[in-house]
Amino acid sequence: MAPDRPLVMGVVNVTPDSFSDGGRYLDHEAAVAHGLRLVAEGADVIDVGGESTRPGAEPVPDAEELDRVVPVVAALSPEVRVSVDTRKVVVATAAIAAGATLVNDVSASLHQVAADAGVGWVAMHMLGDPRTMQQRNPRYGDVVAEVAAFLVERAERGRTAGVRELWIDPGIGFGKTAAHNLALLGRLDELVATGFGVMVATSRKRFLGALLARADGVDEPVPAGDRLEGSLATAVWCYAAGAGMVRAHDVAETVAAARIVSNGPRPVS
Ligand code: HH2
Repeated sequence: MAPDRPLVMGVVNVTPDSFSDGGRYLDHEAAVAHGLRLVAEGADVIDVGGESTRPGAEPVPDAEELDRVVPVVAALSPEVRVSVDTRKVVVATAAIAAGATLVNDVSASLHQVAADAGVGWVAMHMLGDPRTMQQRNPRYGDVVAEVAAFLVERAERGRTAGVRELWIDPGIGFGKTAAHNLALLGRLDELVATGFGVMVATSRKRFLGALLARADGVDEPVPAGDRLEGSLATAVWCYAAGAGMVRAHDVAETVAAARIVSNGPRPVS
């Protein structure tokens, strides 16, 4: 049964190099145990990924990514809805065969795989690819309008292919400066107004490190593990703007925040 609050997608990175938890869950048993912990904390979906997409990350060979992801998806999918975080047809296909019912696609190109399998699809916006996306100063005219136009075009492709569950995601930090990220969050209602489900992932991201540092009056960005307040503040912002799902590392806290957004503040009439 769907919960009476916005959805929380918990992150399980089966990688040695993810920016906030790289190496902690590379071992399958540790990854499954972490996923089950996130389920106990209230995650609605567990997102299993075998390739880091942090800026500068090197691509992972197919066989390696399959070996990281598929056993973890197979172990978790009887317990919870599982999404697979991948850019590869072969990995998405194998993860679906192992029980995944959502393709979390940072390349926004796997609509046919999702359509053929009858599963959901998240199309995310990224400028370039993870190896290079932050190297040159990312530039846009109107970042919100450009990202929205791209996502609507991709989502329409998905709809035409026959995908029934479609999500769009502005791709916070994927070829974007802190100012671009803030503009996308500030005008998230424009993505919501497209009518597609909106998912956002700000959790522990770098722009929060800079903002939290500024709030502290310290010059150094706050490290990834110390960005909880920023992650929660932005999750609440996204939910309040109408996002249906937030991707989070700190699931218990995000679920609590989502409950407050959906059950708490009401206009006085
Ligand atoms: N961000 C990350 C990974 N997957 N998927 C979607 N749809 N949207 C995002 O913004 C997004 C994503 C990056 O976070 P993380 O998985 O924690 O790190 P890494 O890519 O280094 O594994």
